[in-house]
Amino acid sequence: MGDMMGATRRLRNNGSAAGTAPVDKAEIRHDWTIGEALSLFELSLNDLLFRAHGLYRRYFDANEVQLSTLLNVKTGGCPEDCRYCAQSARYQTGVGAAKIMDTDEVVVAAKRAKAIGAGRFCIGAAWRGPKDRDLDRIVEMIEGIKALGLETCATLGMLTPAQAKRLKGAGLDYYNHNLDTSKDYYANIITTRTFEDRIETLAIVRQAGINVCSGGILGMGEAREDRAGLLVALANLEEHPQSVPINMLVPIAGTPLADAPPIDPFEFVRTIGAARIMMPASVVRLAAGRMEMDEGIQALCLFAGANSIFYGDRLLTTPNPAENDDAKLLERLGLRAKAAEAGGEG
Ligand code: SAM
Ligand code: DTB
Ligand code: SF4
Repeated sequence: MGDMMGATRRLRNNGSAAGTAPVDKAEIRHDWTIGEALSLFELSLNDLLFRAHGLYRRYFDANEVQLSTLLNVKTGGCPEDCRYCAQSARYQTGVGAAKIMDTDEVVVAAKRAKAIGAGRFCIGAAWRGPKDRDLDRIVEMIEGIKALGLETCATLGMLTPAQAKRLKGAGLDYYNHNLDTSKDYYANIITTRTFEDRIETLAIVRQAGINVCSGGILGMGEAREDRAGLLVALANLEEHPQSVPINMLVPIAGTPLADAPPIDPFEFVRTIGAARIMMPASVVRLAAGRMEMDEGIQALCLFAGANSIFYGDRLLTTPNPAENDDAKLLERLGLRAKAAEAGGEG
């Protein structure tokens, strides 16, 4: 039901959307099997793209891309052991532990993001979860960003229901918490918290009335079954996440995944297409990894149904394409940036 309402709202809000057809309940499914997901991956790329793009147009304006800018407000020193991460204190990655940023600095960065055309500003912190005293600062940051008329997003680790409620009260629009990979592969990547812990945090976020942003990372040595398993786990949640970031691993020297074999770019495109088919009303983000992806592959992802990117020359600790280059790419493709939907007075 929640999905239905979300999708209807999206179609309604989206005046220029090609699809004004009513949301087809049969397309919003929560009973995907691994076999069905795998059969999407097994289609020829043309068949998969045709199907994914057709569905994309039923739910969205296919010429509009949502732009989110990231800022790491608390870098490094994280106690968790995520094997991909530059910020885990367990690995020698050259990323040191810093203190949480001042709110003023964060608001300056958000103003800049708005000036370059971002619609959403996402703050990240290298925590297992926030301490209650950390949240005072985070609440200030969210209020400051929201007042600029930007949508707000945060990724701070695991949350308690009381913390989620506070974030909602501050005006938080989205909370990012990725499942990262399939349930089966998960223990190869993280041992300090479980897959179920992540599902639990997503339920807490959803119950607080915050939009859920949840996806994963490809290229961590997982099998196609795991990529299918990740999408099945996301699609079979009580509601589809409103936003689904699909990251390509950014290999970080010093982490156990530094030398993971890179994923075939067409397999990445296939995963985007399968995500679009399985969660047709969700915004799918072509997330980390674009520095290593040529523009043709990015264009294919945007055709397959990706309709969001990280915008601005940094992700959390690693580079992202310069905004000018992205603005030029969107222009060359004839695509335009989507305006913020849930901003403040700004
Ligand atoms: N510490 C919080 C947490 O993990 O929940 C929030 C920040 S964490 C860095 C956010 C997400 O970024 C991770 O869940 C992971 O999916 C993604 N990420 C981190 N490092 C990455 C890398 N090297 N390549 C691709 N994605 C990465
Ligand atoms: C997400 O799915 N990807 C972003 C965001 N959510 C927080 C993070 C990407 C991090 C890439 C590696 C880095 O910059 O450290
Ligand atoms: Fe910590 Fe998040 Fe990095 Fe895991 S992904 S080590 S929780 S900052």
